[in-house]
Amino acid sequence: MTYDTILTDIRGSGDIKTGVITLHRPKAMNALNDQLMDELGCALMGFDRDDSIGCIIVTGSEKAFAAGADIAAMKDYDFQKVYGSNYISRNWETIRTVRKPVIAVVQGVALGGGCELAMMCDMIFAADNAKFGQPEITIGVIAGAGGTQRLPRTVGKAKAMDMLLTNRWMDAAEAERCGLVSRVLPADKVMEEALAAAEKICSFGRLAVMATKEAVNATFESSLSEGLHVERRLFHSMFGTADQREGMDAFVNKRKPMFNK
Ligand code: DAK
Repeated sequence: MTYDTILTDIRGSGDIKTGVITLHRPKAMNALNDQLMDELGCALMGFDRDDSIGCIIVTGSEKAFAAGADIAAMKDYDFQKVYGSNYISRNWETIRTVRKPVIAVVQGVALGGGCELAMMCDMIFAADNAKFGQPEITIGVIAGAGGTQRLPRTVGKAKAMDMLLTNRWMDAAEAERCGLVSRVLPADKVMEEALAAAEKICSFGRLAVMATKEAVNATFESSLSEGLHVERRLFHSMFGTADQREGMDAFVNKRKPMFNK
């Protein structure tokens, strides 16, 4: 499969590897247009189906993860076009259906739809030059790809309101302090660290990895008691897997486990 707006690569030293997707519209700071979102969705689904891939990384350039939805493309859209074509929902949410973990590696700006795309990933590793913002208000719209929902759940209402209403940007250090990103690293180290984390994920049992992601995500979609119920059922189901027997036997017998990948 060849793409025009993304690059794909497979990295890692073990049997199970990491699929890396790099957003690549350098002249437009990786602004997210329909073609890019279609290609991203296609690459994500390809890696998700591929049994030799255990984890996926989505990244951009040193200057921009993504500067948001493509404003030049959107400027002439009207209600009929966006509602009729199911704009955003049609191809931006493919990432939500991916069952393997997805790590966003953010260098430079993650603005508007770029910040929203990063938040759709399972965790964000940020370079120390990363900046997060939701500037949609400055162009007469609102965040439309989950920003008004995921940002307050992640950073709290006060900071989310501040970012969404005043176009205040957050730097990497603040983003880490308030839980938007999981790790901050020097720009020249962030991809290395993400690949090492991905390799660690690839070394664990595939079913336990996918069930962990499903259980954590359940908390965003439900009440606490519903989330706990999902977690408990998934935990119970682990006792039907060979990896549970292998993992616990290996621990008791002080040997390295051999998981199904
Ligand atoms: N779209 C299109 N082109 C963009 C772009 C964008 N979002 N961001 C940057 N570019 C282009 C610039 O136009 C410029 O192109 P040329 O003039 O060279 O042809 C090139 O990238 C380099 O940008 P700058 O010259 O501006 O570079 P600087 O370093 O000076 O500034 C910047 C970088 C990222 C601070 C600046 O470019 C900027 O402010 N960009 C816009 C950021 C922004 O406002 N992002 C939010 C986009 S709105 C919806 C759902 C979702 C959304 C909307 C509706 N519905 C359900 C209806 C989401 C909306 C958004 O994400």
